[in-house]
Amino acid sequence: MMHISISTFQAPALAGPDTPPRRGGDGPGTAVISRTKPQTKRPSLYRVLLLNDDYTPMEFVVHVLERFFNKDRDQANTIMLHVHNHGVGECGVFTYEVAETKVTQVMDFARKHQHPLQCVMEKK
Ligand code: TYC
Repeated sequence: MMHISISTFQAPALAGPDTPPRRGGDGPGTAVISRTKPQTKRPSLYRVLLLNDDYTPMEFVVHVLERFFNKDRDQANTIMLHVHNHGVGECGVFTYEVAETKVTQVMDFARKHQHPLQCVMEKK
């Protein structure tokens, strides 16, 4: 038996759960056409933020923004200075797993270089 799924909202002529069984049942050459709801839930998004501190060198923060957030030198400088002046700033917006990975990468990199730089994520 062949199953054909049609991804559409309204297909009134198709068999559904309330449709009585047809005489003869399934057999060779019988196709069952069922409806499938389009499942298009958009994923939640998360901001990845850098926090200011008094010790991490500015050039290190710029490097982090270039390396892990694909910023060019000017963008990285602008974000770094924003964090320096305001205490916190956005590096990017990602789905949960990507945001989590960025945070881990930045925290591991900062620790490896013995800087106290903090990176966090927050739901939008
Ligand atoms: N405040 C740091 C300094 O003066 C620079 C800095 C910027 C640190 C951004 C962290 O997320 C940060 N060296």
